[in-house]
Amino acid sequence: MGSRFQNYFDREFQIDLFDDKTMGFKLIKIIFGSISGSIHIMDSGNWSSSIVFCRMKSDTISGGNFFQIDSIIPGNIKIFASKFDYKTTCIDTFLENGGSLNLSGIPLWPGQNDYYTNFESGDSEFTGSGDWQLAEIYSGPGGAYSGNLAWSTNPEGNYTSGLNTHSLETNVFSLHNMAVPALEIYHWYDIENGYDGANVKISDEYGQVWQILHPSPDYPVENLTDEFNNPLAGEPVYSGNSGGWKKIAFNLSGFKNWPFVKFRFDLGVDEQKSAAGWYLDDFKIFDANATEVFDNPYLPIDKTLEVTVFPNPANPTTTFSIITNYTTEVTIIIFNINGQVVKKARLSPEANQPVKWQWQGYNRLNNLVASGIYFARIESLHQSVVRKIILIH
Ligand SMILES: [Ca+2]
Ligand SMILES: [Ca+2]
Repeated sequence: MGSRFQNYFDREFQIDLFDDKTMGFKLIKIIFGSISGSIHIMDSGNWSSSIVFCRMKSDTISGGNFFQIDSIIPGNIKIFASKFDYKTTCIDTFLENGGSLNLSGIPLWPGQNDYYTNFESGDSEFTGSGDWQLAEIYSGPGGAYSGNLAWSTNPEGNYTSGLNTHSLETNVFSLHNMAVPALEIYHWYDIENGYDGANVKISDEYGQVWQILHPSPDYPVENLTDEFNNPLAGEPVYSGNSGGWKKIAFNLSGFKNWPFVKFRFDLGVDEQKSAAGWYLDDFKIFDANATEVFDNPYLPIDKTLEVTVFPNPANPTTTFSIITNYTTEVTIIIFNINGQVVKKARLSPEANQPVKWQWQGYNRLNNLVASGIYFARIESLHQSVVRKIILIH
């Protein structure tokens, strides 16, 4: 999309039709291009060990704040920048045939983009009360989901009865700046059907207010009975038998503005009868939005956020055209290559109705900004995209 893309095909089209002399030229060879640039870390300035990648190629920034990736097939291209503890940034751009792009100051915002543990190297700072233990698994499912180790409520046999809650609490995570934070875990359970139950809760970093997280699909039991005084009576729970190791996923979008969160896995037990218990392995927190471009099936997203910026280069005025298939507030943040915010705007598009916003090259103080490269981050409730803008005046 965009004029540069169209120009590219127009040029080919004319050669095909009209120019006999350039038959050789008709076979326009793909000439690999290159992309270089630098990273701007939005909070600390420490760009080392940032990784930039596109089309299966990558470069790691270590010695100086500079990357270069060569031998890239031209065309529409997505460039990803990532760093541990930072949210992956994706830049949509276009690489001319044989061209080279320079992207200085690709922004990286802090945020725990991804966290994954299979518990093979330890407890991952999870702490269990009651029967919870990290151990090699021989009973219950007969083995861990991955490797040898998993958390379970009594790896030796059935969980202990007696009006108690066995709680496993995680360490603290930041979901900040993830577009669609999600939690995923594998579990296996055999819990006294209809009388005992298990669920997942989230709280802020202090663990003072816990609220129940709903998986997708939801818990099989909506409302645990209070007949035998189960401490989780009235709560939605897993109960009965999982029928094998199963992956469960939770959309955490509602919590991404909390500075930090932690999770708790509660097994509520009434006064009699027990079963093999609850087993957990392969805990993962990730940005479902950032991973969807890798055809990741974890959380299918049917939300779209399409942004075109035209003209680009801007001289100095350019128009953002934004369309979503849902109703939400959309924020546009324009910043310079040093990561400083230049201009912000807030729009309220209706579903499937394009909304336009014009940037005339002025900053918040109404001063015309310098010619050069700018980035625009367009954020909706579900997604965010980054566009590069070249301003010329
Ligand atoms: Ca494991
Ligand atoms: Ca029981």
